[in-house]
Amino acid sequence: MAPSTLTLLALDNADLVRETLGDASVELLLREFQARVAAFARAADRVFEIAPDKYGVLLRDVVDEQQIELAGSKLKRLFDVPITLVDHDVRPDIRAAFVPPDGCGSDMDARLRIAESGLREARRSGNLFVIRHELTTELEQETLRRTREVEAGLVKGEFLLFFQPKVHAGFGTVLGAEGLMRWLHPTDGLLGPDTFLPFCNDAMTRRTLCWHAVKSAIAVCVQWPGGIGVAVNVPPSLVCDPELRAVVSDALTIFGLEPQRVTLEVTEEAMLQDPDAAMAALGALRRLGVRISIDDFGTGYSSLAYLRALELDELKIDRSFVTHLCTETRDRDIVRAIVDLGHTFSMRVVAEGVEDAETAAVLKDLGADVLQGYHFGRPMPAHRFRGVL
Ligand code: G
Ligand code: MN
Repeated sequence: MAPSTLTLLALDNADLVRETLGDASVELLLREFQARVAAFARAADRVFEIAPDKYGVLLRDVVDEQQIELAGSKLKRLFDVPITLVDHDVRPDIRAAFVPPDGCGSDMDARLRIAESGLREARRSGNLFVIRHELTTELEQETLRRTREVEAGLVKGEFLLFFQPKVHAGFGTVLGAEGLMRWLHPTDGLLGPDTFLPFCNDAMTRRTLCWHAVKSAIAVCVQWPGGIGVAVNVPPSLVCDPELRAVVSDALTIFGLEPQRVTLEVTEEAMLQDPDAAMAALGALRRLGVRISIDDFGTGYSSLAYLRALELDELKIDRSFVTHLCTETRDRDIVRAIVDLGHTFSMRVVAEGVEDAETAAVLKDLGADVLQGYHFGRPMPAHRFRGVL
């Protein structure tokens, strides 16, 4: 393969144009962006779309700085011309990063990451383009190393779902478990989500991890006595992912689990970006028969409109309101209000982060239905959870 310089081209004002001038204008802008990217490439170059406002171009036989500077001036010439949208002229806000073929060879993934960090630098410095040979900061290199380690760990089966009991507030009996992902790292031991989620920025990695959690939860739950349910966390970015519904539905069918034994925990953040899409997706999931829980309730910024529009099954009071419940009367007032709100909408109310008997007793008094926390059990491997049933 001929040596090529990777160009990553981003159009940064598509969202702004959408907000100020509307959908029709943004369509025109994106079409013109695509046309100019095509004009930038020569016949032998390869153009690929990453997103409507982000393209990659492999510049064949462009290898040294001088050639890249020339490509940069071609870019400037092409994008200096304003774009006419309906009745406005808009200057395309373009940034580019060039990654020459030296250093990282033909590993496209690595080159794209270098290019992404180059784009950030271009935005910071206000330059049209930057030339980047490698990741510059130690933090970037460490991030790349960890990201690769997570991806490899997923393939090697180092990610295991642990289970934390959810118990009946009145009787103390186990009603189910929340599945929580742990990384059984070959040298660092058992790691929690704080150590690996920051390195799952890549959409594919996040999906792999979440689908793995869904399948593991369902596979393990069928081995429990009937009536014991399982909950899985779904990150906000995946709530609207059409694959989620398919993964849940297929796993239920293959393992033969009753859908009502599965709860999907989503945070209010999921409603923030596109509330209509999120509500439609949650409605469709609920029609499969699974339950939907609002996790970390009370910390998000969302409105309560979704409570009116959707029938949901569970509210989980965020740990921050539970931790100081015994000493803080205002926390108690908030918990009481959330319990009332949940019950008004026929939802089961769960308190998480219960660490002692005193807090458990207060929560029971306040009317919480289900309790979860270190007081009842830490997240544990499947075989140990089986033992507490
Ligand atoms: O937001 P979410 O409910 O998904 O967070 C669950 C996380 O909280 C898990 O990583 C789990 O280890 C942690 N956790 C569970 N119970 C407790 C508890 O009683 N106290 C504290 N501090 N953390 C807990
Ligand atoms: Mn949760």
